[in-house]
Amino acid sequence: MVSIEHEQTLVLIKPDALKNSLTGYVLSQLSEFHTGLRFAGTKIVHVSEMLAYEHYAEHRGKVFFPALIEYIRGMLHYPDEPWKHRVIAIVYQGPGAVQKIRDIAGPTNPHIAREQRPGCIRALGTVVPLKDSEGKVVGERMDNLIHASATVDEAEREIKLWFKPNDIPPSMQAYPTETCEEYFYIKDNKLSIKHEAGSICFFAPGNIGWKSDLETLRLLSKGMTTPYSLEAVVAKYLINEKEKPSKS
Ligand code: 3AN
Repeated sequence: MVSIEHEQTLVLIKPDALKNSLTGYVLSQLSEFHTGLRFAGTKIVHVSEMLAYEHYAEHRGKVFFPALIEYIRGMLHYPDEPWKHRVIAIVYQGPGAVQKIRDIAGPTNPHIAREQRPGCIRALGTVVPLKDSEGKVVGERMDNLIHASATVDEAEREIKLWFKPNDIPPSMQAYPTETCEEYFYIKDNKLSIKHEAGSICFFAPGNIGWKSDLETLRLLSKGMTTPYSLEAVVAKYLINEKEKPSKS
């Protein structure tokens, strides 16, 4: 459990905010001057399908899920410019970080945000109807500019999903880490402890990982069940990796 003084939260500046040049506005709203929070980590991420699915795992199966995945992956705001498919991921740290940023972000639905919290970041967002193949409205997509972790537990899950320990300065790492003593490889979404042609080594002896990730990998490599999926561990190691053709 992280002390409230060092609480952390994950913010994603999403493709609609980037497209509308709202990055500076968002960073200014969340600045240390306004929030008392500090940057602990930041990166530009080309969001893979794996990362998007894991981030929004709780929404799998819902009518808006496919649109949500396309939205966070930048496909809707930059349909013809795949090089612009990215988000800015930030870890903020400081007293009450989760609630402070949720308050400035505002309600999930931009229409409600405008009614209830004019001035919050999401009040600048929009809601897009989702239609089926016959044109019938079946749901809506909320383009709400930023993601902000909802609870301290969600923040831990999300920060560990998007960030490796050494993306964050050692003195600001909020969750237990461990030095890896073995090799772990991934190929075609399968975990292996031995190298084979086309596999990617994402852990080697001496690397520092989140303790919970290494515990998950050890269990998975023995064929045991775990509370976390392989994808939840691996996705961050594949961030901004060039897609490699798999050789058999
Ligand atoms: P928040 O982002 O406010 O924490 P979550 O975590 O419930 O809200 O949802 C994550 C994202 O999924 C939202 N930002 C929004 O884009 C989308 N979403 C959530 N609920 C709905 C809904 N009922 N209809 C359409 N999109 C939704």
